[in-house]
Amino acid sequence: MTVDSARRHKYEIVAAGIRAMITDSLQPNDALPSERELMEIHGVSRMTVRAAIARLADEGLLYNVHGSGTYVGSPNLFAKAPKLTSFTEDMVSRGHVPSSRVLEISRTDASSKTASRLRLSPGAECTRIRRLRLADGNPMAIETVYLPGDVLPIEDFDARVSLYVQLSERGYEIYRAEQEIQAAILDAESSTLLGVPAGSAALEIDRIATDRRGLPIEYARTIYRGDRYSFQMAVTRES
Ligand code: 16G
Repeated sequence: MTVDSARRHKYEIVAAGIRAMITDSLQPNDALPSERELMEIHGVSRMTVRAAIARLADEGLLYNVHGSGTYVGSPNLFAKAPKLTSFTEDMVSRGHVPSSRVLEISRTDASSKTASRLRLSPGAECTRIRRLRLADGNPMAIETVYLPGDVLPIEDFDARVSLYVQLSERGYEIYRAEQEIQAAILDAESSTLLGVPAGSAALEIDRIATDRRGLPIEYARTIYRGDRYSFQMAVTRES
């Protein structure tokens, strides 16, 4: 599984150009130049222009009106765009200093559940990383991540560096995730690790993260201390 880094680079440059154009000369709800004009301005293909627009639309900076075109979003729409973050980014944005303790790192055969989430054949090899995640030195979550094939061989994993940074350095850029959030009760081992009484409430978030082409890169289960973590999101009635 590889990503086309040359193309990724190009659309990011185009996205940066469009971002600058919005800041310098466009107002909310102004129309963006047409795809053809953007192709000419940047000397790139239609596909690259579309990838750049999709990226900015995901950030809430642009919105599409079917059959009409692409327009500049309003600032409060930007703020509402939910952002896919790593634990490191999430904690930094909440004003905490993140760290980790590796509990386990191994090669394992995917269970049928893991295989179906990563779209692998049951029994296919993957890397499993289990970490205790801390905020300001206090246990916050237990995270179990499965990465398919040789996305990140265990000998290459650096426990001091954000997993998402390591993945992106290897060309696996996480772009989108499907998440399921549910209540959980901590078992004896998890509660000891998190420093709370057994049977305490927790919040479990399962994430299947994919790259821009929709290829699964990780399946992760993160169990947060119920008394320390809340999941925040903005919702809107606009379609
Ligand atoms: C978060 C993600 C997890 C990811 C990890 C990477 C959720 C629910 N889960 O815990 O899927 O593997 O961050 O963190 O947000 P890192 O880049 O800081 O190592």
